[in-house]
Amino acid sequence: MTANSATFDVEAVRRDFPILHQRLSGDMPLVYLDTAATAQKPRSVMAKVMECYEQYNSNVHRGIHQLGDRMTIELEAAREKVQRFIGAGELEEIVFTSGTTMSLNMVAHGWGRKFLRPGDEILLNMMEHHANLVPWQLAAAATGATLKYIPLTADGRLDLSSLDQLLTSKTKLVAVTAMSNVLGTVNPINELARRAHDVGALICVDAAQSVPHMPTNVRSPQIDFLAFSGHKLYGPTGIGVLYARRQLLEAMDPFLAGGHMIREVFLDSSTWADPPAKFEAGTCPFIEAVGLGAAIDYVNSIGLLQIGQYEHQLSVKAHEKLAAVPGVTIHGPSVDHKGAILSFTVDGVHPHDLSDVLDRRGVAVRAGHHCTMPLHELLNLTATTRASLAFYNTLDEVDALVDGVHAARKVFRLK
Ligand code: 7TS
Repeated sequence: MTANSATFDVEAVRRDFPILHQRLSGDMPLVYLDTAATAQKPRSVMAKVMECYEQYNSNVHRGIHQLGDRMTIELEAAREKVQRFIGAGELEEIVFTSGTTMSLNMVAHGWGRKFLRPGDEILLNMMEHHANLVPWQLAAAATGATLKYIPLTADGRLDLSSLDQLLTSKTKLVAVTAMSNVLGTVNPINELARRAHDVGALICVDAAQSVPHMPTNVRSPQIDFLAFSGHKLYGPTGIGVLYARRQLLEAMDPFLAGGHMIREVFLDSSTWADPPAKFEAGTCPFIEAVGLGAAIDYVNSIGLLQIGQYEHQLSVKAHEKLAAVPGVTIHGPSVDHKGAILSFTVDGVHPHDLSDVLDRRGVAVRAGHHCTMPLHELLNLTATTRASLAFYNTLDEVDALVDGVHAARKVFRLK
């Protein structure tokens, strides 16, 4: 399948997603444009999860009976799929977590609190999701480290012109999103990794939005920490991944303690198991992890390059048509510097009212600050309306979005 809209068989893809084929109240067909919040799941993922529950559900890593052995094999096969999907060198570098938020907290607490010192600097930027901001605030408060921010250009990209001043031998870590969940901006991770490493700093990449839409390789450039969520990658909720270089996993502290993560427990102290077990305390969401493996198989069967190209076509059309609506401002860079996310405002219509009108037409978008309050402050806005596209969306659905925005302007009697 190629990504040419004539040959990318979006109708075939859509048949894999049962939820998309429904009419909502008012008999409007669902137009799901909220994939950045959570992606819909293909049948193969749901079937795999059902297979686990129906055939071999049993706790993993206990080596006690046949069901447990089968479940453990499935879980570790899913870990291998993740490893290949992000190009990690070693299986032990893949830690299953509950999601991006947990993964980033593990780094901020397990690495940050242990290794940051007063005077050290963490380099953030103004477009980060709260999940890659607030944990660093806590780590800084606990250690005396300082937070610095890369400014943004007027069109919502990282302004790297000040990087020489911001990135110094004091910088211990650069924490950056690979793709903004609001502006859609795709950040120059290669360059940031290189520049961070040049001053001896590490790079922590929030890949929650990028992993479902573009290929990821943690060894080219070398990434130190990378976090993402299964539910945004067409997989189940409650599962996510922390990738970290083995050396870092060995050095950092565990964040959660309990069963499975220990080597030996004494009355007054304990020693830790090797990674990844060291970071997987308690019963890990093993069936969700297997579901994530199935989601990766599904994405691979279509191909991330094809997915990216098709989504770009959708995005180009959405940008062109939406920008032509009177009073519409699309926030963020031009379509070539971003993923298929459009956060926009319409003069005279509150984002929540707009999403309400769209919802009544079956078009599901999101309104609010999207967990990026500092970014919205910078934009001088309290909220935006966000449409986020995926490869199961169609060019007709882009028309439905734009028609809905026109309709909202009519409701509010705008000329
Ligand atoms: N980082 C980014 C860039 C995100 O977009 C999100 C979730 C997270 C981290 C946190 O992921 P979680 O799976 O741990 O919750 N973003 C959104 C969103 O944009 N709307 O709802 C959730």
